[in-house]
Amino acid sequence: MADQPKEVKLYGNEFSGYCTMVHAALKLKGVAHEYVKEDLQNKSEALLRHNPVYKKVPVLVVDGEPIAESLVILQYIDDVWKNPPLLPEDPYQRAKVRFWAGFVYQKLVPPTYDIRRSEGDARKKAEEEFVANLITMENGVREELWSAGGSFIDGEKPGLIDVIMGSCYKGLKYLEDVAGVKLVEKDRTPLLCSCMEAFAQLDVVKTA
Ligand SMILES: N[C@@H](CCC(=O)N[C@@H](CS)C(=O)NCC(=O)O)C(=O)O
Repeated sequence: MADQPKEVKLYGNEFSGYCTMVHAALKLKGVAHEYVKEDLQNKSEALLRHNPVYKKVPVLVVDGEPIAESLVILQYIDDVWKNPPLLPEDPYQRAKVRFWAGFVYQKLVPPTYDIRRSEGDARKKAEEEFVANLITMENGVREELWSAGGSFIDGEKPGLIDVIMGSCYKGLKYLEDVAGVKLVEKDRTPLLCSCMEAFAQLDVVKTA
């Protein structure tokens, strides 16, 4: 077995859902790490050096080697620290989880930016787009990934989709308040709502 990494540093910001995902994954797996808080208005030389392409957080630096982009980092974490696993073992199931993880980034995140940047009819349109896409995801995840019987999508333990969606929950609730929109409603998307709520209640998440 390859040696376990010795030094793990997460460059992050507490207002970023992407950083919460990575921080929560490290905590779920019990990985000892240092959290380096970045001021996004005044980025550190270290962040710019570690992520010269996007210049964004999160960046995970493992024994001096940087890894950028939250979805890439989450999968790296799952590859290196196996337990508890975030992805299923079966390749087809893994592919399905990755599909829905990609859906969050491609179909749910963009309308939240549009909601923040717009007002009036444009904001309403972005809200409708977000809700329609969340319903699509609810139905897809229920049909393809859900194992009834636990608080999370695949049962008792949170997996990759729980980590991603659960880490966005607080930010979505905040956006609902400041923008006067309704994004996450139990009667529309009960499975995703209850998984996000259960994830937000985990101790490791409250401290991430
Ligand atoms: N696709 C990136 C997005 C990361 C991202 O947007 N990070 C924001 C904080 S939420 C950031 O660093 N913003 C600073 C900037 O854009 O200058 C990921 O998944 O990691």
